[in-house]
Amino acid sequence: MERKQMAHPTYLTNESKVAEFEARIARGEKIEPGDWMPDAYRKQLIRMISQHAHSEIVGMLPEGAWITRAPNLRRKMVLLAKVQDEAGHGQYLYHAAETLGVTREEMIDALLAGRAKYASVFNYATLGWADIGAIGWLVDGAAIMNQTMLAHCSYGPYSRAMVRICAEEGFHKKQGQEMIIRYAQGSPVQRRMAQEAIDRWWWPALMMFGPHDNESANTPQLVRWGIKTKTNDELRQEFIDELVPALRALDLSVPDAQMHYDETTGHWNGSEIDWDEFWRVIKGDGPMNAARLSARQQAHEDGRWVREAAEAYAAKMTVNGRAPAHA
Ligand code: BYC
Repeated sequence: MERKQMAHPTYLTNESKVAEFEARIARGEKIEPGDWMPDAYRKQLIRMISQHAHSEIVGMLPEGAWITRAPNLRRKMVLLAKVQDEAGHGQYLYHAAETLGVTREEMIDALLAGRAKYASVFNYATLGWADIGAIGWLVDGAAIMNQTMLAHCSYGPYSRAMVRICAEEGFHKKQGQEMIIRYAQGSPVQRRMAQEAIDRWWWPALMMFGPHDNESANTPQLVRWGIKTKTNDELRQEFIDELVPALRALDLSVPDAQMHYDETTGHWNGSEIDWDEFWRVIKGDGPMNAARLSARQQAHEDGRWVREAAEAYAAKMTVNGRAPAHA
């Protein structure tokens, strides 16, 4: 869609600016970094995009733990590439957040100090090799549902980052699904590995979509401004409706004895998520929160010499405001 620049004469009131901003969103126009936007829109985006970036970076840890233990070269190469992709996603997203006026340092500081949120699902441990398959299918699968929606969001840089990320996440989901299908059709031990991995990741994957709509403080504003076009519960239901039949077709089950197909609504319904656990994990008290944070702090410390070398090089390159002759 062609982008129209917003000229805002100084006599315009804040209400009329907001009205014009909302009319642009209603027309399906993208909001771009230099455009006028309400402060609350900017803050919501910084919150969400930075949390999303942190999730990609912290999300490398549970899978990275298995790179050295992959059962063969092909699986190792696939996993290496996936973990590397997640680092790239973090980079696109930190860049997208920077367009809103926050610095990379501020975002990283918030993560390392334990002030920032990131997806709760990464505070669980990967206890077996098949967990890599379950993460790909369930966790990346859940992320794609959410991100396909965000690819249509009203903020241009976030929406474009999502288009690119979804293309890569599609491969992640397929590699995870392929693993679980193979193991489900393999030896009894492999079947058991696959089922145990699904049992471990089912509930954390459902929690990824966030609290119920009536508990989701941010949803009304995000929907109003076209950042979210579907609610947490709508996306979670789409995920359940896709995954339950697909797992059943492999003779695998979800760890929820109440799960059943409701003929009247045409949806699969199960029991309630353990919301106490959800909020506990978000507040920092999940099985792996402390380990994830300390791994990121250590990685940051280990990278100190690289940052210092890059700064020294940049300073040398700009001596007297000019690049040296050999540059
Ligand atoms: N985990 O009002 P609500 C990936 C927080 S990574 C932690 O409903 P909203 C991958 C929420 O932030 C993909 N916190 O919030 C990477 C809020 O707190 P604040 C990650 C959660 O924003 C590596 C409070 O609870 N995807 O694919 O309307 C390897 C109330 O919630 C969670 C994204 O980040 C949670 N699960 O909706 C493999 C997508 N849920 O900030 C794979 C972008 C809620 O008010 N984010 N909270 O203090 C979103 O779409 C939305 O922010 C959410 C939450 C759906 C997550």
